[in-house]
Amino acid sequence: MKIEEVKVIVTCPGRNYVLVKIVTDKGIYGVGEATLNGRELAVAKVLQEYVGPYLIGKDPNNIEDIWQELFRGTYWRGGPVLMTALSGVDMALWDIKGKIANLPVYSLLGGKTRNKVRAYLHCSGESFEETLKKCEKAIKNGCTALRVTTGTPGYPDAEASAEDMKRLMKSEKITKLWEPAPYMQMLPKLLKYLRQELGEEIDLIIDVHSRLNPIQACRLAKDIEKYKPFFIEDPIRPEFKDGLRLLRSHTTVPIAVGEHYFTKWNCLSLISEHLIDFLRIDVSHAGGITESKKIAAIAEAYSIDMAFHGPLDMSPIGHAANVHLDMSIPNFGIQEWVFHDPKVHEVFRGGPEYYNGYLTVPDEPGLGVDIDEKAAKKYKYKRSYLPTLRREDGSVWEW
Ligand code: GCO
Ligand code: MG
Repeated sequence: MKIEEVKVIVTCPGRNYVLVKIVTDKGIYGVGEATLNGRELAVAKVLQEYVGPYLIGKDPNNIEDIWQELFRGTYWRGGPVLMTALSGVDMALWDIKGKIANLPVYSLLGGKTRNKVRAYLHCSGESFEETLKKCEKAIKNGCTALRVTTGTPGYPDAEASAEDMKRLMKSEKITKLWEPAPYMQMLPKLLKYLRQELGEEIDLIIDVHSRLNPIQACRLAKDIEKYKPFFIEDPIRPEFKDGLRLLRSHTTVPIAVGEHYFTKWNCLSLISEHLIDFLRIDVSHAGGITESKKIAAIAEAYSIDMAFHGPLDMSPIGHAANVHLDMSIPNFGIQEWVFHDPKVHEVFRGGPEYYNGYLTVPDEPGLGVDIDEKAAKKYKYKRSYLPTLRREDGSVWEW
């Protein structure tokens, strides 16, 4: 079998997605996710100009060899653009292998270790009451783990709201004000309020989005420890891995990090020094299914569970890859899940299904998700930036 064509599909059904479709000479094809939020066309160009033409004529069965060649063959390796391109190709090759074997990808990865995958949902409101309402809705929908945030009083919610998203999708630049101190005061109050209203049983998750420095993260973790969060995510910037050691020494709040990391080498010290409890790599950035499976195995040796990144800027293809991995690894922790805009479901058929707090994937060969190319064409790419945060004094902060 030979790779005959590598198509790059860029579509925007509400959000921009970059998709890889690898077509073989036997008519079997596979699809992969190569979306890099905010820099989408950089990846599309790498795929169109370099990776795609290079793959023509290769045997799609040799996933590991293709991975090694694409990773090591660039000499200057790694980084978000090249790793996202490689991840998309890798996913598409697993999809092809599943179709050849007539088995779902989770089966190729070793088979089911569970029947369904526990999911958490986002609940973010401008006020405590609004956040509570969203939590109650998610709980009614069977969910038992919630990622909660609220705008800090006097400050806009740092998360991009639906209104912000509309502006961002028109290429507008959005700058919001943010300060660590009021955020650090607000968060323990939010958790106290939600614990009072929702009780002890629900798991609550906090995503700090790398906005604190190590000592601020320590103080926040100590302040929220009594509310027993399921984990605190990205408490500090990804560059400051050492800061996690300090955080560890001050708190028993479980720590989740990883959506900014690529490859096993990048994750190695997080794991081997046990700086975290949940590893949240993004399958479409870290190196695809091949690399994610290896990283999960390294984490397994340290009793660290996987909580793969599952944001809105990932299409159902990336989410499907997440769930296939979750279904097959022994050290699954929890899966982030989002409900896409209905337009997304015009472009993608299949993909993971949410029911009563859990996710499953269809028992179909491959990833079990496909692209309707005609529908994809309808939704043209729209340049869109990520929001910027600035402090009161005007300086740039982490969004
Ligand atoms: C998450 C993430 C996302 C990111 C987004 C950036 O935990 O889901 O933090 O919301 O902000 O993926 O592109
Ligand atoms: Mg996050």
